[in-house]
Amino acid sequence: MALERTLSIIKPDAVAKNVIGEIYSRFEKAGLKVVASKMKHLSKDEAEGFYAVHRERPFFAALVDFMSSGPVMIQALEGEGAVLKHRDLMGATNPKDAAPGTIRADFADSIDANAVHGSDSLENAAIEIAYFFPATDVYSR
Ligand code: IDP
Repeated sequence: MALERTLSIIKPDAVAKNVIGEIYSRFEKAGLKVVASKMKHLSKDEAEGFYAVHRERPFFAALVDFMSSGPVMIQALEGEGAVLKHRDLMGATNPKDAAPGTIRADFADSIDANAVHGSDSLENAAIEIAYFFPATDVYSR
């Protein structure tokens, strides 16, 4: 497996539930290192730009409203096979389908308020990390 980086966001619902530390702990136990991190209240423009690939989807406006409804915690994670490892920790998009023990099974309320975001490919991970972090703010270790 190759050393990879992926972009993770703890969404407004999970930040409001005060489970940032619990989620970080799951990353660390799985061998993922936090190599960049910041809390941010996204503007609608920033949320729209981040989710631009979903612009034509029926849920786009609701997604943008939700993602800009409160502060989020944004981090780049690094580790062996980080993209897939992180997606496995997250669980399925709809928490009803998420496997027991995954972040979404434990903390998500609905498909809209589903606790976390994670890059779905290595290519998108590079784009998404660069969207939030200049290269000088990512600390490989
Ligand atoms: P992912 O977050 O598991 O990668 P995507 O398909 O990339 O899922 O969708 C991005 C986000 O858009 C999801 O996390 C979810 O919050 C929202 N979303 C996706 N599909 C639906 C839907 O059918 N209804 C409402 N919201 C959705």
